[in-house]
Amino acid sequence: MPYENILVETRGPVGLITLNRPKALNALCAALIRELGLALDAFEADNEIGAIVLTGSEKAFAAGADIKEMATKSYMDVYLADFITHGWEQVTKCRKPVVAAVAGYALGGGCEMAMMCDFILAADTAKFGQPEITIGTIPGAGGTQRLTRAVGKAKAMEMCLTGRMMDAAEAERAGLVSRIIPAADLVDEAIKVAERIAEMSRPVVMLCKESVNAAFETTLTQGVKFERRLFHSTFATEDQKEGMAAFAEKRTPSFKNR
Ligand code: CO8
Repeated sequence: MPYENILVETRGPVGLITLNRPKALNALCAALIRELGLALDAFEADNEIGAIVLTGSEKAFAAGADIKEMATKSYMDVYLADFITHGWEQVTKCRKPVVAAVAGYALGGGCEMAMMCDFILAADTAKFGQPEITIGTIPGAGGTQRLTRAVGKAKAMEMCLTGRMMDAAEAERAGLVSRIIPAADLVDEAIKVAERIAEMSRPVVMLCKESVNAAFETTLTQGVKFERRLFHSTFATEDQKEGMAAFAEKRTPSFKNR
């Protein structure tokens, strides 16, 4: 289907979504969010796709929610429309892994969008920040919560209260991103990582993602118990039999469900 604010393509078993509003540094307007939700739903339903990469441009992953679109909204407008939750949740609800490939600015809603993905690969040019305070508001798509869980209270509080940006090196040290990649190689490397994930057993990938995510929602005792139940359930799959047999036979596994 034709999109106006994103580019959508497939690279083998990987769905690639590129945010594409270059004149507005990929500011996340309502139309873009709607299109992103549709593209994610389509990849989620596509059996050929095992993982998704979400990226932006060299200059900006996304410089935030669209300030010009938000500027004149009233309290009633945003409250009644439940502004922000609507449409954005597809990223967090997606059961297939979503890798954020971030170059340039990831600010405000852009940083929040990257943090909704399963992990972030950062170009050496990446800059992360929650500058909402500088325009008289606060993060509204999970920034105060996900950034705090990712980098701890001290850095999150400083960034949210001052709008200070974090460069890629600091983001890696703080645990916000899994690793840094030279900007020119970012998308290719993200696709390689997503292809690697797509080679695994799809149901086992989904169980694994669900288990890691449970760590953010539960106590250690409950989380470990949940993990063990999911671990047990992998023994009901053909792919666990195939994976372990292939190891013993010194060959590459051929997973059925992917
Ligand atoms: N919204 C709308 N337009 C934007 C945005 C944005 N967030 N960011 C940049 N643009 C536009 C600029 O207005 C400009 O357009 P024009 O050429 O028509 O004037 C164009 O993009 C290029 O931007 P700049 O000329 O400013 O480029 P610079 O390289 O000089 O600066 C910056 C780059 C530093 C990234 C700068 O553009 C900037 O500070 N942008 C705003 C960053 C920001 O405050 N982000 C937070 C927004 S609030 C938010 O995200 C709240 C999330 C809560 C959820 C809401 C869900 C809907």
